[in-house]
Amino acid sequence: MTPISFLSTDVIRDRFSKAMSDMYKAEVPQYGALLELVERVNQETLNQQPDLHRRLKSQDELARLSVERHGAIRVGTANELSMLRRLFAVMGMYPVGYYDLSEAGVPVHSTAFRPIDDEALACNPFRVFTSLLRLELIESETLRQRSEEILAKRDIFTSRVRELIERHESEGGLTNKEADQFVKEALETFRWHQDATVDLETYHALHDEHRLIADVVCFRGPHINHLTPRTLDIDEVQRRMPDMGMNPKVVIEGPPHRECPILLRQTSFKALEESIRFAGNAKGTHTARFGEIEQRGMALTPRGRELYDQLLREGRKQAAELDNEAYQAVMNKVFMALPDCEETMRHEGLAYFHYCLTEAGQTAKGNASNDLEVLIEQGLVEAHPITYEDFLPVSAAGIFRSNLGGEQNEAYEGNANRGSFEEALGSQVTDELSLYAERERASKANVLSSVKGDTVKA
Ligand code: OOG
Ligand code: NI
Repeated sequence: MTPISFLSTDVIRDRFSKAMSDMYKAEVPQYGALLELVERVNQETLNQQPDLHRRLKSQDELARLSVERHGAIRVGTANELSMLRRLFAVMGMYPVGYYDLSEAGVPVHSTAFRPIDDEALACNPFRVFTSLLRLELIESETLRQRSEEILAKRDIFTSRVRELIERHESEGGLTNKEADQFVKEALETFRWHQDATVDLETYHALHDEHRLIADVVCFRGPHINHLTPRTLDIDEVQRRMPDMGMNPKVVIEGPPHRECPILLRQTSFKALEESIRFAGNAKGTHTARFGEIEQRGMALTPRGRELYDQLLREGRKQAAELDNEAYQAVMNKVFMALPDCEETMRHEGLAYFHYCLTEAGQTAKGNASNDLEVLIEQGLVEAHPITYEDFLPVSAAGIFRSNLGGEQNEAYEGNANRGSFEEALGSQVTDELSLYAERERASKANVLSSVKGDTVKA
């Protein structure tokens, strides 16, 4: 008997991310326009910057650029979150990082489901920022109970997707045909519903507590609320958005423009007001879905990150209330304290790097030095910055806020609780920094043993 062949989780994730993008394009046509704008600007940037083009190509990042995006959802219960963990595992996506948004006055905490190893990231780095509503932070006992009752009644998964998830777990994978069914069924969880599950009065009561609570509690499922393509020039896309009929948020979140981009810069167009039919047939509206773009740079070490956080705090203090141009000017100045040169950043241990053999290095095996710095000087080894694959809590809070009408509730602050999040999730979240550190370490070890002539993969 021939063994059953399972489809790779990378292929399932790739199919799913494309299906999700097609669905969102059909649901929110402005997202399609944003994709076109980003593609145009990316093409122009690559034409203007041949070095960047070469570099992305050599680091396996060019191919993934056009498929690269992240999405975001918000769920209401521990059961929903833990089932999502199992659903994402079918696509090789695992919870990485803990983000406490209560700090920013939003009653959720979050993780990002994403692929982890190099090969999977190069194939399709699709990520989903996933937030769990924290009903325990709602002050009103009545509203809390009402929300719990409403959430207890819904099932955000189709029965077929549950079967396929179990099949993946018990058999170790899905066949091609099952994978196609899985993509179709999993998509149902993320679909928009024009019909709310509650009446208008309940919606308003929850909305008055926080719009996010209404968004999570009042619908049949956790509709995807944005999908974010990756751009190579976020300042240019932000500039052109109004020409395309999009209303961008005031400032670009994250670090300012740099010669050597770091971490993640993000901006979005404001959420759309959409008509909803409530129970009892009342008509109303709900504002939840928006479009976002991101530009990714290098991952910082704990030391680099500490400096980033400190400069960001300082810059935000100085630039509060400014428009984007003035805000970026202040940030530029403040961020001069962080070196903007790869070599310096590497020597000062501020960013993570991937080490690989140059062409000369590949032929020089046998009697080469075992000192990495000497090998780099000799042109046998090169260091490339590792791309940041995660999110930033302050930026995420800014994105949340600009789409929730600036609502912020200080009563939620200071409530980080990773333990309770992991309990709801049913597993621990992986520490993102340890992943970059391990990739750097492995690449160093690999390079050193191959110049010695050991047989390892280059
Ligand atoms: C998530 C907002 C955060 C990001 O890219 O940082 C986010 C949400 O609004 O549900 O998507
Ligand atoms: Ni986002």
